[in-house]
Amino acid sequence: MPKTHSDIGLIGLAVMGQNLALNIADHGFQISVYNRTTEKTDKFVAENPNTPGGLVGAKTLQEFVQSLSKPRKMVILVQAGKATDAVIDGLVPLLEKDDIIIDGGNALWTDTIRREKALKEKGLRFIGSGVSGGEEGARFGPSLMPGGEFAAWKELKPVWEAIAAKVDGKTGKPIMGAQPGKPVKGGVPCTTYIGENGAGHYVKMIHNGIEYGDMQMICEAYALMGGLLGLKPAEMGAIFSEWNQGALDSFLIEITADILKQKDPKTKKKAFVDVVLDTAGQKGTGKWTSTNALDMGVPAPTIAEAVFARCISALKDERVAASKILKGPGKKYKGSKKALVAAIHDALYCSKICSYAQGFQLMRTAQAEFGWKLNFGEIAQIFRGGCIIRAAFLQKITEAYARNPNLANLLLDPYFNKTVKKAQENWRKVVSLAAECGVPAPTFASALAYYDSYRSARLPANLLQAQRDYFGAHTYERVDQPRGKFFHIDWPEPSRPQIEA
Ligand code: 2AM
Repeated sequence: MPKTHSDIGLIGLAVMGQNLALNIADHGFQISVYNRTTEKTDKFVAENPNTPGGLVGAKTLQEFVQSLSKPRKMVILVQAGKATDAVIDGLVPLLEKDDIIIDGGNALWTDTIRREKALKEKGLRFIGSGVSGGEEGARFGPSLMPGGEFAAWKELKPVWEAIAAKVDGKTGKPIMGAQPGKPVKGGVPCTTYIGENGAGHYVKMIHNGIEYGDMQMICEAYALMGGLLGLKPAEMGAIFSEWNQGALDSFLIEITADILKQKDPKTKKKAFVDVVLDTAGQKGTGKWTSTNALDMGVPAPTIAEAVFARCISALKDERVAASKILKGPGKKYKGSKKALVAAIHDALYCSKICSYAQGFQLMRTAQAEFGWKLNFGEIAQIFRGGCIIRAAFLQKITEAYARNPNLANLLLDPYFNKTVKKAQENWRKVVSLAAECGVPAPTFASALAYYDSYRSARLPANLLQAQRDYFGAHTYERVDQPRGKFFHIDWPEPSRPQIEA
């Protein structure tokens, strides 16, 4: 017998919405569902008659709202942006004080801040929750990053903890094997309260920025194995499988190994990667991360390089034309294969550490900017299961923040410091070889430059500031005077017109 009122509701029955609704119903919650196009709702409910919690289809928003137990909790999973605002506008007149709207879409965190504020003024509560893990994650356990009022989170917590991905409490490894109607039992849920208003969506955005970095770095390892050693995809697949047993153990390394071993289904002979066109798409969250880094003045060059790598990949025709005109060095690597594969492994690991250091630096700066109090160890923990960047490595980040919750930069943690110290020779060798042989490795090189810049007590910005003082009277501080005291030299008239910089 269905309950008179559902435990929760969900609006937007595209694949993510359907999968999240089924995940919720699998955990015994009765869920009301609504979609703008009613046929989709009818079809979805008819196709899934026997979920443990039960699906209730609603034809109108009014019917949907009335079917929910109070305080009402309703998840919106529609396109981020205008569609989300349209759904919220439709809901507001139908809701009562303290009802909770949860936006599970990929919203820009500043939109979430705006929406939370506007709804609070109407006595309503709003949670912006990052949902990571794609369609599969939504169905069998995503990583969930909720932000909003803490009391509202407490209402949502039982559902969010039930449906989140689970990891083993001891090893931190994801617990796999969920089936329709049979979710996994036990384990630690990959969700935690992130912070006020837009904090959840901000952290989701950083997750995606880090994901851009991880993916591009793996592609550079692949490019170097091919470009310097002439390895075939299947051989590289075996190497990635081996790497997946060690420090690089992660979802993205695992799927890379599978992809490299895959044959083209059409020709049945060629490697699948060899028939895939080398242009990558993007939906914008990596760009958001990089734009935000620029806005806040936080160095996140490796993540930005990963975004630019996709941009340059999209210039396929131009690159094909340029390849006939612009010549590289023509130098070949002649050393040991085994040694170079090990060096590429280390270069990948060190670059990854720098990229994560940048992502966590961004979160650290954002929390001050937006008034959040983020728990970085917990954030790393909820990335361990469900999401695309899930990796054994995240445990090391959690441990680093347990050692020092106020860690200024991940690189300063003893484990990461020691790891980079040990591996940097290999990392430098790979970046040099890439440059010498003309194989593009933008994130490896950028991460190394980040490392070398961050560990420099003195950078050439002294000269830069002197240039600024010369042409724009921007003043300079002195090494032998307290910070905050500014000086200026009356330089000779510059020969060119004055320019702002
Ligand atoms: P539809 O099936 O009626 O198109 C992803 O596109 C989901 O968002 C779909 O469920 C879609 O509904 C919904 N959606 C997109 N724009 C919407 C809007 N302005 N109002 C309500 N739902 C919308």
